[in-house]
Amino acid sequence: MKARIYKSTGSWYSLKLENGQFCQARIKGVIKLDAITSTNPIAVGDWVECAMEEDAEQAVMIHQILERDNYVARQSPHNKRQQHIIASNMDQSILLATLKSPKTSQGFIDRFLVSCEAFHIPAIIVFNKADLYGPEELERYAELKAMYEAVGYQVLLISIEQKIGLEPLDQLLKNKTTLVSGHSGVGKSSLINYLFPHLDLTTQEVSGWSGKGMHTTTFAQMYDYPGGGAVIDTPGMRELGLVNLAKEELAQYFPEMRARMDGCQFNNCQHINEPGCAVKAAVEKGLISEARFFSYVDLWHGIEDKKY
Ligand SMILES: Nc1nc2c(ncn2[C@@H]2O[C@H](COP(=O)(O)OP(=O)(O)O)[C@@H](O)[C@H]2O)c(=O)[nH]1
Ligand SMILES: [Mg+2]
Ligand SMILES: [Zn+2]
Repeated sequence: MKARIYKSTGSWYSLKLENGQFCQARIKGVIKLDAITSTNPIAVGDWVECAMEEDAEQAVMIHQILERDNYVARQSPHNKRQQHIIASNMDQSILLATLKSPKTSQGFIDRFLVSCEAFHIPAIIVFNKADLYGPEELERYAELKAMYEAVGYQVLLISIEQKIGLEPLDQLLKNKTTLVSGHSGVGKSSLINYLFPHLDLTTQEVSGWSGKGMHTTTFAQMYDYPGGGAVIDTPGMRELGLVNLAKEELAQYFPEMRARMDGCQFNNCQHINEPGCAVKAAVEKGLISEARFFSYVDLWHGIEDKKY
């Protein structure tokens, strides 16, 4: 049977079978997906092959993971060479941000966008708490919206509390698998509660096995969106990290730079202070936002030089 993983708490997995039934499952033997060395073999969002084992426990056993379209990972705190897969097979990722109480910095947004580019996940920026914005924040919002839309990202303004702008968000979520992230205080929990008001009615919880009391709140979890599709919540995750990103790759993950770097005089141009740099020329002409370029320079300096 094919199934999709909705929750993972270590040795047990909550999955949904093709017939829509949720159940608990375990891994049969050793499962390896080549190419990635990860601390966890199976992540939320994974598609797997499983079967009911007719032994004493009558457990559903996972035999195989199907190849992932994409995934997000963070570096294992124990081993720098290993990754921990947080979620997989996403159609898009939403960054929830705010311009007031608290303020999300542009650097934080750009780091998120770079991570999404590196993980091959289309990103959407959703500014929350519109009800708190005065003229100054609204002006800032217009500025950021214009800047990010020019690069190709979708930008929305909502208020979860005042139910403003939620219809376009609903349209975006329909029939897609969406990862939601954002730093603390932006309204992630409020959004999840709004989208899934019956969550505590344990619609997707399986009776007979309780993950309560374990560190469930820090695990990623997927919820079926009523209109079709699914939302992945990552309560413990502040931001998507830049795993194993090399300095030389960074410009590729700024779409507006990627589009122009073929015009640089040197093919290994880092767009920092090289002569004949098409990217810097575009910044000077106002074709690339100076603020975005500054984010690039900041991130570039923040990445450790490769040790050979
Ligand atoms: N004014 C206002 N407050 C909001 C809105 N959305 C969430 N909040 C508040 O912001 C605070 C943090 O929200 P929470 O959902 O816990 O954020 P999280 O840390 O990202 O999960 C809470 O006090 C919410 O009530 C909004 O649209 N407008
Ligand atoms: Mg929260
Ligand atoms: Zn260049």
